Amino acid sequence: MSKKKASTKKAKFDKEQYLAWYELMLRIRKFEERANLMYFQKKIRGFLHLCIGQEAIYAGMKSATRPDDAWITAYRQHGSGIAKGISTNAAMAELFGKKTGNVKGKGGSMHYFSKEHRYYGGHGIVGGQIGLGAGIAFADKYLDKDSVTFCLFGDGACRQGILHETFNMAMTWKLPVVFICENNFYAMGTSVERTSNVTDIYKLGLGYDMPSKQVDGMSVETVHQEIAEAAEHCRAGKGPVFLEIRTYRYKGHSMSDPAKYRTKDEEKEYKEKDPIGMVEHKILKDKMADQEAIDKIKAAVKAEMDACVEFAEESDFPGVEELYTDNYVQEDYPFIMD
Ligand SMILES: Cc1ncc(C[n+]2csc(CCOP(=O)(O)OP(=O)(O)O)c2C)c(N)n1
Ligand SMILES: [Mg+2]
Repeated sequence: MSKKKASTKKAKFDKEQYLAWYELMLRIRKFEERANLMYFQKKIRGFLHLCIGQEAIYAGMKSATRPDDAWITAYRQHGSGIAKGISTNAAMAELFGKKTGNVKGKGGSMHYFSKEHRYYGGHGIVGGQIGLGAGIAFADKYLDKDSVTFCLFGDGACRQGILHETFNMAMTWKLPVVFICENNFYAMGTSVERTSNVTDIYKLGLGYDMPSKQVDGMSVETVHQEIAEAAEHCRAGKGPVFLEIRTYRYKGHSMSDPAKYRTKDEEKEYKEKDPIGMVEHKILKDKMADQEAIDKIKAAVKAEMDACVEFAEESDFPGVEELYTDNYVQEDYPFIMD
């Protein structure tokens, strides 16, 4: 991996911002730890991909974007869904396949979606959402809205041909879209080095003259700063931006992956830069809050997790009649971008 230093830009943020980041990142991590447990208890079936370690990306995006901005991502999506506004009740119920889930229990872990929050999924076809994200940005521009689309995808997805066609069109049409590669260094068990000789992924944007940068994804401050700048660029009508955000997933690709292809040293190196640990340390060191206040946030998040599991347990499965609903767009269904 290149030793080039990723952007570590840091502005000053206030106490409220640090506490909000801390709480959101903790909520995402504890949600996923609980989902992990529920999977082994067979309460959750099918696929489950955890984003533990990558939380700073979603917290930085949340604080630097507007509610009317659109987000779209792949299947490793509980963190971004919760950050965009899906409640932990609806998120856990969806994993349980219950009708109170954010897509009525019919999507599961890989297909979270919330039109209300402008959260457009949840896509299992690696790279598919790159073209869809540009399409959402095209629609917003066409409708004269000043919303920006944030399109997340992995380092593996970058090697799909669709990235190149989409980058070309997005630059030609100056679409308001921020492409974000969550470079966690592995696509299933395959490392970035084994996929391509171009391991500084941000360089893929340079062939299209797209403003492209590498960002430290373990620092929520840096992510916020870079996302805010990219959003401003898009809103000013200057076209797309590409951010390669370097991060790390602590767990395997999915529940069936013991992640034996990484060294203990590599895992340790990233865990020392844990985004939640770093923010907690900063809050305490700069006396933004004391240990008692931190413990209160931890207890509140734990109570929220107990509650969302109970909510999911007690909810009903969708009825058989639900097999035939929501499969196709109804003729009288309002245009999705309304
Ligand atoms: C078109 C396509 N090819 C292959 C797969 C199988 N597959 C699922 S996830 C994955 C790895 C993707 O890795 P990356 O883009 O780095 O995302 P990460 O899992 O690290 O978040 C692959 C190859 C798929 N779902 N779709
Ligand atoms: Mg990856």
